[in-house]
Amino acid sequence: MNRHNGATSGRRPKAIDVAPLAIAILSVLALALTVQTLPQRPADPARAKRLEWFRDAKYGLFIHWGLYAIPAGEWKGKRSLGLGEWIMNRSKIPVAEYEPLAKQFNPVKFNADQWVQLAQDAGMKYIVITSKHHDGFAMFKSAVSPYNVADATPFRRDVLKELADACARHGMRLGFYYSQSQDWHEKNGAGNTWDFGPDQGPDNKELKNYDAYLRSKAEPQVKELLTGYGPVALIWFDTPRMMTPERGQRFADIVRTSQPNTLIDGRLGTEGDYRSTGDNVIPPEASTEAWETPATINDTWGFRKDDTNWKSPGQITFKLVDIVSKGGNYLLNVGPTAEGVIPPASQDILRTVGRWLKANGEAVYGAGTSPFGEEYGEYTARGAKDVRGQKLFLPQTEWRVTSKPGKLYFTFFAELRAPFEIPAMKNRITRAYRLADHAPVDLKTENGKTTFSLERPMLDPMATVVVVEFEGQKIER
Ligand code: JFZ
Repeated sequence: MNRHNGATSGRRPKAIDVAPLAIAILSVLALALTVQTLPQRPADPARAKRLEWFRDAKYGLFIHWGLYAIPAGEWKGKRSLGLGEWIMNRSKIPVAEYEPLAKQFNPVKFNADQWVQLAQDAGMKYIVITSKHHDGFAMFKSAVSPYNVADATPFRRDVLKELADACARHGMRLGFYYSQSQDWHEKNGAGNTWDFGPDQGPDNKELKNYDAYLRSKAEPQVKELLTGYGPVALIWFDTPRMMTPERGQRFADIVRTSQPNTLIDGRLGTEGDYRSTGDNVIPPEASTEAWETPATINDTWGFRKDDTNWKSPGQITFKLVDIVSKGGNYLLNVGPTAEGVIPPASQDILRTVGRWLKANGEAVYGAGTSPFGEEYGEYTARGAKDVRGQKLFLPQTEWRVTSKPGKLYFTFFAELRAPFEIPAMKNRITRAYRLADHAPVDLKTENGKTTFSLERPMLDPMATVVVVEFEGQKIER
């Protein structure tokens, strides 16, 4: 098993969360396939313009922070399985017992500039923070609902205001995650079945006044976010339950009329500006559509004190280059503690990848997809099926390639066992060199095949990039 793509060390088994997991797996498949197979969208010049920074940025910081950081995966001394931010749902905590957490929320160590500086040190080009997650608590001063960080906590500070100001100081793009559909604090919101009963009957008839919740809380709060916090890079909607196209369009209209350049992700419930894959899902092949993989460094989005199943910097670097080679963006998450501290393990991993990007960022930022594809792996010849009856895909993870006009960036994640053969192309190859130190790499051409070798040990054992320059702008195969 390649040390970069998966096997976790034998830490204590993580608390598998079945429900969201089941949702996840089902929708992951759907989404993974969507990115692949859905027809090309009609060209939309305005959207293409909006997406320019996004397609160049490639790598962003996701932040899941809220009241759920206080219980941190445990309720009344009992471990609550699953995602930390789902504890109110998983432990069926009544609003009457969950709401008082606000009285304990006082993250005195919160420092917006430090968070933005971490994102910059990590080589990340945008930040997306949870403005309101499924529990209904707003991390900003909202005139629409007193259940917010400035009015309901001893902290009394507008977290999003401070982060927006810090991002402006650092020239960092900022976006807001907003749970438009699920709101477990509201009787007419979706998802709180333990206080307010099911959302829909067996005939899918809606049993709650869902539009009353949307019109009285969700829509006006999205308006607040787009009119009180400066330029908003994107709105990251999520889990679009009961989100009909009409309801989705109402949110899209609020965004388009408030800030026309603000991007909308793929989980609104009506067409957004780009596709959102399932959580931690990386499609097996490239796509020309703009898409984004939201991902965790461990196995939770919101802070859990018992989840230390951290991916290694090498695994994160592989996933980043893999995603960029397939035309996507990587939105990687941290879950700060109730004190406002980003877990040190997360910081170390992000800074290590940031140092690699300092030397090799040219292969990532603004880079195009692989002109080849065989490097991703193949479906098993014998047509073996995986657990879902889908053709089994055997991923190959030794190398990935990204592209720019006249240049190919081959990133190696393992020592070459033999001279590397550059895939066939009609373009004449002119030279090759290591990206990090520009050391020339000798090319050998025999019987129309061009190869090169890499000194051992590789310049950077985590990942070493070789740039191959060729005549012409694009690869002709
Ligand atoms: C959702 C949230 O429920 C979760 O708490 C977190 O915020 C995550 C980023 O998004 O979880 C999902 C939503 C959709 C899928 C998987 C998990 N999906 O479509 O596969």
